[in-house]
Amino acid sequence: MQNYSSIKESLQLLEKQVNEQLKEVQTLEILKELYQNTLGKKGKITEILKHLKDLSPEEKKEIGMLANELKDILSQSFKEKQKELEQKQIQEKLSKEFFDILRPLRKRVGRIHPLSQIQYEVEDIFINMGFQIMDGPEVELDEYNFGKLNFTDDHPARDMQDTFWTEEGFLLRTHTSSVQVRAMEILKPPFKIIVPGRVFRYEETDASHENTFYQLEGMMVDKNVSTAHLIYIMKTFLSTFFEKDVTVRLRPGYFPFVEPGFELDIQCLICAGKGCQVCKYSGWVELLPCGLIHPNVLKAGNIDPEKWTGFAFGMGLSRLVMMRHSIEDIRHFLSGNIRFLEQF
Ligand code: FA5
Repeated sequence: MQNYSSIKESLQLLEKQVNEQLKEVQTLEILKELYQNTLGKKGKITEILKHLKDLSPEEKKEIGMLANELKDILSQSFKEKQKELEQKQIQEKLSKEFFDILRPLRKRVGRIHPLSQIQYEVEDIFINMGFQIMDGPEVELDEYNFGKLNFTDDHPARDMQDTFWTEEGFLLRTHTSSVQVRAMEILKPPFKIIVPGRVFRYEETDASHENTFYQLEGMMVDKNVSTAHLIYIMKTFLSTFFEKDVTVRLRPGYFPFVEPGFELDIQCLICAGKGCQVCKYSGWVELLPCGLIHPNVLKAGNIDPEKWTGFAFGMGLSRLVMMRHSIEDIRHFLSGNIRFLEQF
């Protein structure tokens, strides 16, 4: 038979013992077991409280209060221990899962878009010929896209390039020629630049026409620049790019910002000029427009046309990529179709 003080002592002893045991516990399983043995239905506290029946009502009340307090304190200690062990478990798991985020992947993920691949290739060829790369804004002022390029306000040639206008009166550049005068304003002649970039036209799309496509502008300003320089640079570029000797020809072409203006054709690389489906049996493929920079454009760029001359050309980069890879529809490029892109 137990009395008030021995029950109280048992409770105090239990608290001490359990706190000591908690310090030793290393796993959640053992913690659970200790919890059941202490606070569970058949645990030590229930066991001790069985002796309450031998006490007076006041003593019962007091021991009851003490027991509840002890339950609260121990529950709290168990919770803390559980938290500590769970964190330890996570740490252990994480340390085993460690991986080096900077380690190169064995398999390459993603790839360079075919347009960018060819753009970099073309850039390298021109850089080797002493050209520098320039950039310009896609949202442009009328004066750089048209005005300073010798298109008067009512010039019918403005209709050659249907334009997207913003509500504020800006436009989306219709060609990379918009960078010509910007370049002249920044660079002092002599200079040679290329400008790869995205251009926009408000037009119906089909297999060879997009409303968003890529061009590469080229421009050289120096003393006594002539059509011969233009042909030489074009031939050198095309032979390097297609890795074979390329025959070119010039036909007259009209653009307000060049005089004279040309369309440059290459002899068909598929049939060597004999005639085939690709060149529509003409033996020639139309490749890029070009010409000698109009004196008015040089003046607009603060360059004295009496002293300096130059040539410019505008290559359809998207179409060049189509020729290189025999792509039959320009709309594939921006379609985001992974199966198309995975081929390159
Ligand atoms: C021009 O854009 C002139 N700025 C080129 C130029 C530069 C002439 C310097 C003289 C001196 P054109 O509108 O023809 O010209 O376009 C040039 C090239 O862009 C075309 O040969 C063609 O390859 C490509 N191109 C034109 N429109 C489209 C289109 N809708 N979709 C895809 N490519 C196009």
